[in-house]
Amino acid sequence: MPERLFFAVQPPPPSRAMLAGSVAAMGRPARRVHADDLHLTLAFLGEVGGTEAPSRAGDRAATQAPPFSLALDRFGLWRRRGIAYAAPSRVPSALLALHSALWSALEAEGWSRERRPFRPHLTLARGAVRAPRQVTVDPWRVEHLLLLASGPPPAPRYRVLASWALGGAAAE
Ligand code: 2AM
Repeated sequence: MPERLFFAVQPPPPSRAMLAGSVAAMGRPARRVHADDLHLTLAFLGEVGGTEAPSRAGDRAATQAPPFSLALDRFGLWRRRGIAYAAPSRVPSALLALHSALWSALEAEGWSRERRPFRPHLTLARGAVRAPRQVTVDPWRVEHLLLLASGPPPAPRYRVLASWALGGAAAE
C-alpha cells in the first residue's frame, strides 16, 4: 500500500520531551503530535509506492550537506490552519542548504518542487486555538537526514524508513 513519505530532521529525545511539554495543556480540540514523532519537514512527497528513488535523493543530499546547529526558540500559532509550532527565529543557512540540496536531488529523480514556500517549523499540535507555551530547548546538532512514512489520519504515527549521516562518509 502506498504510504505518505517525507524527509525531515528530528531533535534528540530530551528536546522532543521539552517541546511536547509546550503543548501539554492545550485542551480540546488540539491534537498533539506525539513526542516521538516531533520533526521538522524538509520535503513532503505525498503517497509514494516505493522508497528506492527518494532514498537515492536522500543519499545524495546528505553527502553534500554538513551537520549544523539548530535552535527552536520561536513558538507560535497559525490560527487559520490551527497549527501550533516551534520554529527557529534565525534560520541557519546550512538548513536552507540542506533543503535546497534535497530538492535538487529529488528533482533529478523526477519530483516537482513544492510550490509552498519553505517555512521551517516543527508542528506541535493540529486543530489548535492557542499558541504553545514558550519553553527553552537547547540548540541541537542536526547530524542526520531522515526519510519518514506516516500512517493514516487522524492520528498518524511516523516510521523511520532511512537515515543518512550529514556530510556523508566524511562525517562517520
Ligand atoms: P505540517 O507539520 O506543517 O503539517 C507529515 O505530514 C509532515 O509533512 C508534516 O510535518 C506536514 O507539515 C508535512 N507536509 C508538508 N506538505 C504537506 C501536505 N501537502 N500534506 C500533508 N503534510 C504535509
